[in-house]
Amino acid sequence: MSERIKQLRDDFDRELGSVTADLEATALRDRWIGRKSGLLTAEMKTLGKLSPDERREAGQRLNELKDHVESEIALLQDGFAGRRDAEQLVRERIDITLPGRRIDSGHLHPITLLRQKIEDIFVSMGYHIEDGPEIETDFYNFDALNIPSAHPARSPQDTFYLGDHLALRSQTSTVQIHAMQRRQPPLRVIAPGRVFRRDTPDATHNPMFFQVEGLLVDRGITLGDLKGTIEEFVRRMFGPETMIRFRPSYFPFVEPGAEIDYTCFKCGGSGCRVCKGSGWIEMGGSGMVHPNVLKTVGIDPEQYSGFAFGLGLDRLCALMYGIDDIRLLYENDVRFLEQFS
Ligand code: FA5
Repeated sequence: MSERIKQLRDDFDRELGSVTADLEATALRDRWIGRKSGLLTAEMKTLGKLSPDERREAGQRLNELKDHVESEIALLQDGFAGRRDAEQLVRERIDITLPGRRIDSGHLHPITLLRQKIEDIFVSMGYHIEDGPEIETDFYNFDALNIPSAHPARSPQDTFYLGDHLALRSQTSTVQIHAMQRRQPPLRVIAPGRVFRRDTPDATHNPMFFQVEGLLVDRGITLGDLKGTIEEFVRRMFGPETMIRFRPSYFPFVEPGAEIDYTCFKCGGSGCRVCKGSGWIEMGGSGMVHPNVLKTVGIDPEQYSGFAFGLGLDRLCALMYGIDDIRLLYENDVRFLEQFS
């Protein structure tokens, strides 16, 4: 019997040597000490046929072999588990020195960025930010702004009417009237907002665009105050070398009226692609508030005077950011919008 047990042990050790995976180790255990059909289990069952002395001897040997099988297989399986853990560690290793993934964040619209910059400058000069409705009556859109009844701006070809006497405002100058009705002079307001005109869309025209209106009313205000204010604004906006010029122009709600140009922020006035070689960029309209406008809101033009100006944001935004078509500002293409911050 002891010869046979020795043979069994050799067989087991040989089979053990060829095991390469955890599943094979489990199968080896079943083959040798499985409860139903294990080789050693079957061997144990034959002990009953031996004499008591032989049985004790063989039983002890078989138990030693069983311990040997169990401990060798457990050792092997520990080894496999350790290798698995090590492989998993390598596979799942995290390189904590890698930079984190960037989380996409929203962007402010370029018009908003520009509007905020303009607001900051005027607020620091003591101006209030004023708001007004986008839908206006004839009174605010035209009458109070001294726009004659036959003026072409009143025609349905120019203005979006929503009824007989209601229209989408065509300029932020309407907020001048609201502001003067709400506050007593002295007053300084700027009013950024959307305006609407029946203009055919092209690279420099949109039927909806943004303006910023400015209004200052006080005693003794002159054209010099308007000029000084605009000069201060353009220098803070575009740099200390920036100059302005006024070109006489007509707007019914100011007298005198002027278009304002400033020296090109790109070339400084020598002429480039941005200013189309002229050295100047058009900023918007301006002038001294017409006495009729002051009278309409109950301000005595003998005691008070004021200036107003209105800037278009879209074209300025396009020039500043190198956008060659203002319609891009409203197409909401994220690839376009995320370039600005
Ligand atoms: C006005 O709207 C006057 N309210 C400005 C003003 C205010 C004058 C206060 C005097 C006193 P104008 O129509 O020129 O002016 O428009 C001002 C600016 O709006 C233009 O310089 C231009 O930059 C912009 N603009 C006009 N039409 C369009 C359009 N269709 N698309 C984009 N921008 C436009």
